[in-house]
Order: sequence, then structure tokens, then C-alpha cells
Amino acid sequence: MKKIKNEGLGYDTFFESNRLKLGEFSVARVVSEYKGAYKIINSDGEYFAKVTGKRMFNASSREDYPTVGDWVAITKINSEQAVIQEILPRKTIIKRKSINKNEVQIIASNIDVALIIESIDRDFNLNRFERYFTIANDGGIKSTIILNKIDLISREDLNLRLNEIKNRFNDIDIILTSIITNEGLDELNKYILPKKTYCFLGSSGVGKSSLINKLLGENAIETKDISFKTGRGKHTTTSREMYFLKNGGIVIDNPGMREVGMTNTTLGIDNFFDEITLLSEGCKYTDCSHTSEPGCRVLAELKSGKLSEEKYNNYINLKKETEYYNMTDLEKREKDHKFGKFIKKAKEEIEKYKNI
Ligand SMILES: Nc1nc2c(ncn2[C@@H]2O[C@H](COP(=O)(O)OP(=O)(O)O)[C@@H](O)[C@H]2O)c(=O)[nH]1
Ligand SMILES: [Mg+2]
Ligand SMILES: [Zn+2]
Repeated sequence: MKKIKNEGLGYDTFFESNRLKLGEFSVARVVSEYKGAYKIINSDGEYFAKVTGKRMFNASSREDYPTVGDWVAITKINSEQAVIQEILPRKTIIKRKSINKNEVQIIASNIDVALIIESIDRDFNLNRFERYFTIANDGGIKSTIILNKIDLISREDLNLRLNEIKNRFNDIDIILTSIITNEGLDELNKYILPKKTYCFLGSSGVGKSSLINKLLGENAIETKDISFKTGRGKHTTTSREMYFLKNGGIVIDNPGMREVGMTNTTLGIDNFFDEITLLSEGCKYTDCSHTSEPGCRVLAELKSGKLSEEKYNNYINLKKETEYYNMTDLEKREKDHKFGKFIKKAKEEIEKYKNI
């Protein structure tokens, strides 16, 4: 990736004045979160980073850990690795309380605008917009609506829905887009200002990643699978990720299934995709994953064209995301242990570095 000055990454006097209070640290911005580690970036390049043991020890809630969008004070270990010493105070934060647990889910920080996306066809839901607005508003963030997939409905229907939105939320910007016809993409591109950070929020399948890809230009999808060699194998990215556009804007993609309007249980997914749930009753195995099993009714319908590919793909993606979230909950207990090991290794490396 081309190197970008810290200002271009969103750094400003607010963060600088807070950095000065901490002492002589470099700063970097958190671009993505891996299992227990972070990809961070600054004008010198990208680093793979973990937080100090002290921070871990003192952490009392999820908010004490770095999140995508944070500016962090770091100590470099080498040209690829760093240790996160402190999180600089956040200007804004997008978070939500889980319904069943007393846990807060942090979505991203230092966001200027929440771009709340619904697809105009089956996803369209005013209450869901409202829930997203509340989340953004609580974090001190302005919301803008993106209505995507406008190629899927008639102009008449589109106008009806636009009126519904305007009647309910009268002071919100609305951008209409389609990645098929490219309508609205220029407008969206112009809407996104240099050095400002935009967080894409919306249910799985509404087209967040597709839109970001369009904004990024060709082959952007590649940026999703970056992995880091840390000397101990690869780390694969899990959820959110920050991207830097040619126009200078900064955007964050979100997997976004657990956000709002949906529960994090398999039941929630199945209700949403009731067609697939019904079909799965015809599968040979009760625990069929509908991906490779013999006698899978869902795959048969997909093959015959009776089940739409889009619906199937959304279902599978959403399922993967849910599994990920469920999995990370279990893994939390393991985290401290793993982290202790990392710190030990980091210390060793710092020692080595000192001796050069
Ligand atoms: N017809 C139509 N399909 C779209 C549009 N944008 C995205 N899609 C499709 O919707 C599906 C989900 O898109 P994706 O970007 O993965 O959604 P995300 O989960 O919100 O990131 C993909 O099959 C896309 O090709 C659009 O403007 N029109
Ligand atoms: Mg996506
Ligand atoms: Zn099946």
C-alpha cells in the first residue's frame, strides 16, 4: 500500500494534543482486528500489533481494548511489529449493548459519519434505520442513508419508499445507489470527504462490501485477505476493516450481522431466510450445513435455479458470521493466556532489538 501521512489517515490536533500528554510515543491507527491482535497503520507503514500486558491487566471492559478506528500510542519492535501502549481518547464511538448479555459490542471509533445501508428490496425497513440512527447518535455521530440495489425496483416504488423515509426522518441525507447500473456511485464518492472516516453499517447482504469495492476501484477485494507473518503463522482478519480511498476518504466495512434488526442466534437467521429453513427439512441430514452434503435439498434447489443464488450466498455468509461470533465468545477465556505468551515474546524481541 502507498504510504499516507497521518493527517490523511484521520490524525488531527485533537489526537495530537492527547498524544503529547502521554510522552514520546509514535501513533498509528487501528485498521483491523485479528484474534487478539491488530493491524495498525501510520505514515511509516503497516504494523502488526498487540497491547501491553499492563493494559490487559488493567482492562475492565471491552472499551479498554483497541477497536478499528482508534489512534493508539505505540512502541515499535521492528519494521513489522509494534506494541500498543495506550489508546488515545476517542472522539466518537459506535457501540451497542448485546440484548441477552450484559456485554457491550464495540463496532468502531473516531467515526465522522455512519453510512447506514439498506437494500431497497427485501431489506427495506424504517425501524431498522431508526435503530441504527440511535446507535450512531448515542456515539455522537451523524447518520446518512444509503439505499442500495435500486436497480431491483421500479422508479415508482423507489419514490414511494423515498417518501416513506423522508416523512419519518426529515433531516437526513439519502444517497441512492446500484453497483449494477453504477447509479449514485459518483455522488457517494463525492459525499465522502478526505481525511474523514465513514463507517458502513447494515445487515449482511445489503451490499456494503460491494459498494466499498466500487469506491476503491479495481481488485480491491484483495485487500480483504491480507495476512501477516508474525513468525508464528498467519493471522486472518475477522471482522471490520478500514480502507483508504483514492479521494482521501476513509471507510470501514462491517460484517454487520449482529448489528441490529437481527439476533445472533441461528434461529434468527433461519427466520430471516424461511425459504431455506423450509427446504432444509428435505435434507438427508438434520445437521446439514447445505454446503457439500449428499442429499441436500437446498443445494438441489439452488442447482435447479428455484432458489436464488443471492439468497443462498447471503444465508451462507450470515451463517459463517454467526459462527464466528459464537466462537469468539468461547475463545475469550483463552485470550489472556495467549496474550501472556505474546507479551513474553514481544519483550524478548525488544531486548534483542536493544542489543543490536
Ligand atoms: N442487484 C444488485 N445486487 C447488489 C448490489 N449491491 C450488491 N449486490 C449483491 O448483493 C450481494 C451481497 O453484497 P455484499 O457486498 O457482499 O453485501 P454486504 O454483506 O453488505 O457486504 C452480492 O451478491 C452482491 O453482488 C446492487 O446494487 N444491485
Ligand atoms: Mg460484506
Ligand atoms: Zn442441506
